[in-house]
Amino acid sequence: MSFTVSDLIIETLKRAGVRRVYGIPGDSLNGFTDALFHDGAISWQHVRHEEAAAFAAAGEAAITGQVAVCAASCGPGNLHLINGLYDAHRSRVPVVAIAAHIPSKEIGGFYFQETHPQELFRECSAYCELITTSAQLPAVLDIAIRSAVEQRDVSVLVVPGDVLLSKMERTTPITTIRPSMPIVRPNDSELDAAAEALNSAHRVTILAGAGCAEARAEVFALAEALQAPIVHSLRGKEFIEYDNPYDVGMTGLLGFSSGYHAMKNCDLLLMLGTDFPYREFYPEGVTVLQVDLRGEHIGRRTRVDVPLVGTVRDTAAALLPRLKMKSDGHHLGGMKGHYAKAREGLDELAVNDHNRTPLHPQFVARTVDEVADSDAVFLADVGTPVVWAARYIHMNGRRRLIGSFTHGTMANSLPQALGVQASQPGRQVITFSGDGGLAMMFGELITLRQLNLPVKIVVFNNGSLSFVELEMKAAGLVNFGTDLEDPNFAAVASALGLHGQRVERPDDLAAALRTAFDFDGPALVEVMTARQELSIPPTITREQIRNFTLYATRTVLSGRGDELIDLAKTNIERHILTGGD
Ligand SMILES: Cc1cc2nc3c(=O)[nH]c(=O)nc-3n(C[C@H](O)[C@H](O)[C@H](O)COP(=O)(O)OP(=O)(O)OC[C@H]3O[C@@H](n4cnc5c(N)ncnc54)[C@H](O)[C@@H]3O)c2cc1C
Ligand SMILES: Cc1ncc(C[n+]2csc(CCOP(=O)(O)OP(=O)(O)O)c2C)c(N)n1
Repeated sequence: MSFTVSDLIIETLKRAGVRRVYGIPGDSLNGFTDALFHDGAISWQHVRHEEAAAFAAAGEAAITGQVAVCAASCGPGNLHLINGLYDAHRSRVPVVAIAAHIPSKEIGGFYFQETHPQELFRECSAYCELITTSAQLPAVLDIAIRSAVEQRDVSVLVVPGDVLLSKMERTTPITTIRPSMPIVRPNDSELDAAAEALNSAHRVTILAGAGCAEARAEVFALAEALQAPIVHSLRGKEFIEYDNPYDVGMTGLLGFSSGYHAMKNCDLLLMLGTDFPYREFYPEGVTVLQVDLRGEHIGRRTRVDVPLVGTVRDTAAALLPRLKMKSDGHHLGGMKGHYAKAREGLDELAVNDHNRTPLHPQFVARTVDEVADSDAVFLADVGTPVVWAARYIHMNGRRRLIGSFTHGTMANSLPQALGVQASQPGRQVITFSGDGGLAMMFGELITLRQLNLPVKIVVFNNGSLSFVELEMKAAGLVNFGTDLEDPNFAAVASALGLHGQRVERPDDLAAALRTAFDFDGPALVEVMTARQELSIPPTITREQIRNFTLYATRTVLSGRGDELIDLAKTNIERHILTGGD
């Protein structure tokens, strides 16, 4: 049989460790899918929307750390990949997308389905090129895979259908591309400058992010030497929060008041592997040191005095011998005390309130946390599910927490879960899905059945776009356009061939979750949760108070005062303010 461009792509992907391709076949992609079929070593993961293919590849790449692949046909087919690819790009996970293209002789001729994918995908990729002749291979293919692997980013290969089918020499060399693990640290004089600043500071706070994944021991050693509380970002949570004697919680709007104060009250902030984006949570007038593997990320969130380019692990290891051990534990002790109080306040909200309905989402999250496996993978939809996952899921070094934390798109968890589960058979994979989020990518429930992926979907059905309602309240706006008239999701899931169960009473929750988690196949538990649940930020500005008052006044004036009564019932009775100051 003759050897084609598609065959070479497949051989190269296999050498890079790829075992699955997510996508939807069609016209221009048929040469590639036919070659996959004949090769048989890479499995085709058929989804129902190309966006899900990109998310699934991103989910697989996030959980395995290896390059994952999605593919789509020309024009609208690959256009659908874009949101998932943006997510992979922003989450820095290695994904290669094969974007099939219209026949090469028609390019530029306003042909049926013509788009310009290499322009469309440029912004969400590290590398994006059009292949017009087999002579470009294998060089372009190698660059694409290496860019994805080394930059932990997206590469897009735009290949016209006729090129995918075109013949080439079987002898073309195939490269094996695997990630490298270089040692990267600042030079000695940069380290000396950092040590001098750290040694002369009195109240050091560490802000630790996802870049600390491989450096727990080093980060804790720094905290001990500096007597520094460790605040974490949301993406740092899974690596830093657990078994951490220096932990004072998360910062940001979803964070803890202790995280906020530890940042604001320091005289030196040491940022380790974080790109935490919210400027208003950074302290002013303090010395800032930032360690990041990507030098271009340094200083883009707050002014930085000492930039340090390197991995957290290597930089911390080189820095530690230069530090004088601090003996004053006042700052650390004070912040830890603050954290204990804030944590207690949040935990009080996560209880079964005398079997009262609707269920409080905090209680739902806490119960899932208790029932889930010790190595479960959690995926949270953007919306209030992120809030509950951030505050109530315990990590332990074996569990994982994945979301669309940087791109911030709705409806991420179900399609990401496809890729996580496909690459981790036998592991418990649980989504925290919003009712809005689930409906947005509903078709992927069918994928779960078709691919027999035993993902467990927990739907927080609050009948609204609740996160947006919170934003509107904080901005002084009457809630508008946020109602959701949902079907009975559990019944729909059952009709699709999943295990489906609806939970309306807190007493029934744990048993329903256990049944679903033990079920040998995909399962959905729909929990009827409170709509008017305020998640109070760690600090409240005068403007937010003013806006909330405005929202309340406008809501009454618009004849919807009942909403306020519901809100008061749900929140004030439960001392919701204990989470913040
Ligand atoms: C609805 C919603 C609400 C949110 N609210 C909050 C909130 O309240 N608080 C919060 O923290 N986040 C929140 N987020 C998430 C937030 O948007 C960011 O995604 C998150 O704060 C980023 O975390 P990070 O800095 O750890 O990760 P990233 O943004 O991924 O940054 C990691 C940094 O580490 C660097 N790096 C990687 N590896 C290494 C290494 N080995 N050594 C050194 N450097 C390395 C990278 O170059 C990068 O600069 C929210 C998201 C959503 C969707
Ligand atoms: C694709 C997309 N559309 C819109 C938004 C704006 N947005 C953020 S959260 C949210 C509501 C999510 O609703 P749901 O999934 O029901 O979760 P809830 O907040 O109600 O728990 C919306 C509309 C977004 N982030 N992404």
